[in-house]
Amino acid sequence: MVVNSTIVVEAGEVFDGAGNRYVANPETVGDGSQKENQKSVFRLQDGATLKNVVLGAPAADGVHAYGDALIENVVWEDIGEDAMTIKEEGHVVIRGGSAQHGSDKMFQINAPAKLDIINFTARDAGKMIRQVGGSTFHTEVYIEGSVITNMNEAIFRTDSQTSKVTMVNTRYSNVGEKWYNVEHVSESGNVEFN
Ligand code: DGU
Ligand code: CA
Ligand code: CA
Repeated sequence: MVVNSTIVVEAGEVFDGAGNRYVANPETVGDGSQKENQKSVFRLQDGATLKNVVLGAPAADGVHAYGDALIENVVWEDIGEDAMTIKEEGHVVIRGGSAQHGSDKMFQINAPAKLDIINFTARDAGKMIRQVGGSTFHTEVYIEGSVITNMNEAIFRTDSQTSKVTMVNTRYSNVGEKWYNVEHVSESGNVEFN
């Protein structure tokens, strides 16, 4: 279905897309290019859950999270400007699902946050996770049981000396520098493949 204005999932509510594909109206939400200031297809208020959604092209500015969020079994078929942005402090969990074909960023962290990515498939982007350039707030990234392939630059890039990443039981291939300027890295059970 075509989304003409951002779908807001209210605090504590669950939006179950039942496997349907949602695409942005390029005129009113965004064309999915690298232009900034596009709107999101979904806006998740604090404590919202988004599940069983396919984001088709154009995906505009994807999903915006304002606080805690659970994003379960969500598939980005063709990442727009980026796939998901943490806009306000919170704990965001992405479980299952996949994202691909990003020109630059997949997940963007614009506020102090915990971001957990579990059983996810991430392929073909500039970087999988970016803490907003020049920011020094503390962020914790946790990646588990995922498959990550073809990142031009990195899995996680930050400019913050205190931010950290933990990655476990994940397979990865061709991910650039892997950790770009990340000072605190903890890994176990990961496998690099060709
Ligand atoms: O280049 O603020 O990519 O939230 C600076 C910009 C950039 C953001 C970010 C986003 O960091 O636009 O989409
Ligand atoms: Ca951007
Ligand atoms: Ca963006």
